[in-house]
Amino acid sequence: MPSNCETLRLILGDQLSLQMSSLEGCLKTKDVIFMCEVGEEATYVKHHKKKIAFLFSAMRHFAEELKADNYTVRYTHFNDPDNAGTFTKELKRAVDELKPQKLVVTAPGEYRVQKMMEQWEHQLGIPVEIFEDTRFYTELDWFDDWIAGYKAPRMENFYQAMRKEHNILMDGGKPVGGQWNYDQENRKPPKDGLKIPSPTTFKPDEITQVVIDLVADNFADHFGDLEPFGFAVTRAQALEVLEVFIEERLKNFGTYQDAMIQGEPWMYHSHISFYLNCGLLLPKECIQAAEKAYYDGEAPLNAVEGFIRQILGWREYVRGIYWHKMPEYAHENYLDAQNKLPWFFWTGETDLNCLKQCITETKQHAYAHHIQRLMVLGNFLLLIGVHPDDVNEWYLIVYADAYEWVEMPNVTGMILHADGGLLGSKPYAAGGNYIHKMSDYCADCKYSVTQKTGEGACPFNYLYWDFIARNEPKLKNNHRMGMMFRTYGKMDDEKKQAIRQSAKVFIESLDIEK
Ligand code: FAD
Ligand code: DLZ
Ligand code: SF4
Repeated sequence: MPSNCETLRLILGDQLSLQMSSLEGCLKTKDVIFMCEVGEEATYVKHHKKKIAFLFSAMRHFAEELKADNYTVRYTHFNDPDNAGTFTKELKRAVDELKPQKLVVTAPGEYRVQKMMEQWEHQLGIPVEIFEDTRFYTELDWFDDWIAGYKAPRMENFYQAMRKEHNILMDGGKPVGGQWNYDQENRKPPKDGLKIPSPTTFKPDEITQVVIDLVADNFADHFGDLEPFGFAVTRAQALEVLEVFIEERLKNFGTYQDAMIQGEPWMYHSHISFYLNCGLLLPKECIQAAEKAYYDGEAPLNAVEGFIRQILGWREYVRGIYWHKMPEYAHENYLDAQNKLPWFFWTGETDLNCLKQCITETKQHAYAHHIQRLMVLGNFLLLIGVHPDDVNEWYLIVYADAYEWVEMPNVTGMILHADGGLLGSKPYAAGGNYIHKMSDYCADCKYSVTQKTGEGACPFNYLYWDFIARNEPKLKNNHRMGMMFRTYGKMDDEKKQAIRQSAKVFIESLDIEK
């Protein structure tokens, strides 16, 4: 360590990139980069074991790479006897030891941590400079200005503005191919005989194995399977995941984006969210790689546009909404949902086969693809009316790509409609038919997807209409829901009664007390 540390530069576990604004101008001989594994971050919610192992291993590998590049790094390991357990206390220890003139950080991904950072100047007694996170395309002030121009902002408008602003898939002032969106060619149901490539995985090296043992010893009561562990933990490995996706899966990404097949959790998705969200990959390089594949004739426009929309559109948009609306966003509950999370969300032990498959895969891999998260798991929690706090906590725990800036808008806005329609113009509620059309789950289920009420009926069917009936006062004026309310209105009283009764019996039978 330099005896005269000029600047202490903090790198958080989801900031593992040489491009971080906090490293700009770093003097290798005079500045110290500080990283710490702290109990508070691993337990403020009880993250999936694989998520902790992934981040600790990725952090350790990143620190090694920095050292190999002659940066000076002070790294606190989880088991260091002096580890003080929180960012603030660990920083205090580092400041007391190194006596830097100032602390430089990049703004965090969670409001909770931002509030901590705002106290640091006072608590540490040195100047603290907080720089914007420049990994994203969108500056938060730009987003605030953009959204101020809309009474009812929509992702689609934002996405088009981003395409123009950053000249992505543009042909002069027009979208390449003449359309902004090719979804009518996408979202096909699965078909027999698809040859889905295996995901790109990596055998744990020594660093990862040590971390796996550490997680097994210290976080045994956390959710999820720790092994087998195959995540990329270095930038080189993450780049390989991206490269293989572009070569092998991207061409089918759009077509089967919404399809679900039993035993095929990875489908044609990219599996890069873990790496994008912790800094091992940067959004620009992912978008450029997909754009290049289109211009080189290696992937069709419907796939490339669909993939780019997820990163340039949705990912940037939900982040903008999060920072624009926090802290109030954390308390939204427009539909006044009050139920607790069913216990089987932690075990996968349920007769509803679609839920069983999606929860079991989540438990195994700390991953589920978007439609499993949205239209199976999220749809169910919306229909049975689980409180947003419970749902947000579950999603933040179980996925290895989950940080509040991206998890919360997807939960509070997209699946629960708890923000009253800011993120999505209507709830993504659906009956069993949607799941039947887009998956093969129903074939192995004890419930009948065609039966609407009664004991053997698919619960999604009556829960859907019960949701419509229950939320009529809040949703009936939503012009996109009009047809549903007209259909419900035309049902005779006996049918309505049967729906409400089936839903009541089902919800009361759920084990939610443990
Ligand atoms: P792909 O399907 O291959 O998509 C490519 C990339 O686009 C993703 O890696 C991701 O960075 C981005 N993306 C796609 N959809 C979204 C979206 N709705 N919001 C933001 N980015 C998106 N994504 C997270 O990164 N972290 C989360 O905690 C998270 N929680 C979610 C919770 C719910 C209820 C829902 C419905 C979605 C959530 N998502 C979250 C979005 C999406 O499901 C995941 O990004 C995606 O499944 C990750 O897998 P992939 O990398 O294979 O994605
Ligand atoms: C998620 C996580 C975990 C489990 N552990 C650590 C850690 O020990 N040290 C660290 O710097 N970051 C960790 N993280 C990521 C942070 O929680 C994340 O940086 C904040 O939530 C801000 O987005
Ligand atoms: Fe899910 Fe209903 Fe199909 Fe069973 S029948 S898998 S509960 S949608």
